[in-house]
Amino acid sequence: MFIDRVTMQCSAGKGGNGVIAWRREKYIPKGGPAGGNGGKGGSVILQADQNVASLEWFANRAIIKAQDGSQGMGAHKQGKNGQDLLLKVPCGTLIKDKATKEVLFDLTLPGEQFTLCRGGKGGKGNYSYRTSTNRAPNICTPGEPGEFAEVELELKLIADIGLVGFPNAGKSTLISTLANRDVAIGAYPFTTLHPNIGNIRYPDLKRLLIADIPGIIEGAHRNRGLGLEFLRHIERTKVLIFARDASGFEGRSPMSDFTVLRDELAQYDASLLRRPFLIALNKSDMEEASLYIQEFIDHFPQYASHIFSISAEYNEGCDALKTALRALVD
Ligand SMILES: Nc1nc2c(ncn2[C@@H]2O[C@H](COP(=O)(O)OP(=O)(O)OP(=O)(O)O)[C@@H](O)[C@H]2O)c(=O)[nH]1
Ligand SMILES: [Mg+2]
Repeated sequence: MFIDRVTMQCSAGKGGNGVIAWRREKYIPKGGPAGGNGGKGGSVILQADQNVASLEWFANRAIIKAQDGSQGMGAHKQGKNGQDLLLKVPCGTLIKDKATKEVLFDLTLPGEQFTLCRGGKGGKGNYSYRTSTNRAPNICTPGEPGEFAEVELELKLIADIGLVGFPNAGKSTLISTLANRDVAIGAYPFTTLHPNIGNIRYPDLKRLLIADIPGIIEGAHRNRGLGLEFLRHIERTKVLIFARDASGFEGRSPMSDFTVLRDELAQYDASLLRRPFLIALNKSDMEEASLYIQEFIDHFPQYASHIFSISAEYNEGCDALKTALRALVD
């Protein structure tokens, strides 16, 4: 399951208590204080990881808690520290305060960490309280509680390229051709129900991350289809591909589709229309396509240099698109 927004409660471990103990050895009367300090509580740490694709692990989980520190021991031994809890999240995860919605951190780079709840300090044992004037202190302190946090995690994918288009345009087919990804492809709308990402590889080993954003239809801003919820995953892309079915599928015209699609994007965030883009007119292998493609170019002469006629299924025109994408991103 692809889950890109969750709320969670978590708490760090409590510090272990300090203890009162006395040194007891044969032939050493009044051996003196020997109570050790408590161990530190474990912290809750979030870490960005490229191999984690969604926030699914966090869904429906009750409070997430790191380990408590152990209490101190005799012979002034410190209690064991509680283990830190390292939670892996996808790159592009925003951590927000649940109440204020303030962004606390944005985990973008692989391996980057954020300590969400710090473990409590261990208490002091009586051994720590010995002084020249008080050689038999009869005091110790309890461990501190661990920090508690209630946050919202929100994934905003970090991809170079966002792929948008109406259902059935061939977005998933295109991502599987460009990025060699195995994704579900179906001859019906709404095959894809969540964003998919893939890597486009170039001969010089450069990779571009492309994200297929499904489910946009006319009225998406009024929550039709999958709504505009997933559009936040293109906020951080550098380039957009508007994928169009140029075969006149179900009597729709590519021209009106293109305008409607852009209107829907503008409803979400008008600045998306200023982002560099390419238009992929797909299914060029089909008979009806050539007429549509010509009509489209005639209709939008200002976009002529943005338009690519492709067949995602038969890998025609896709290399030119790939090259143009690279040039735009660079
Ligand atoms: N003839 C032809 N068919 C294609 C081409 N690209 C995709 N198709 C077909 O079009 C249908 C839809 O393709 P998908 O890749 O699932 O389309 P999508 O845009 O991901 O659709 P949703 O996931 O529903 O939003 C499938 O039956 C594909 O086989 C193409 O270049 N030529
Ligand atoms: Mg799809």
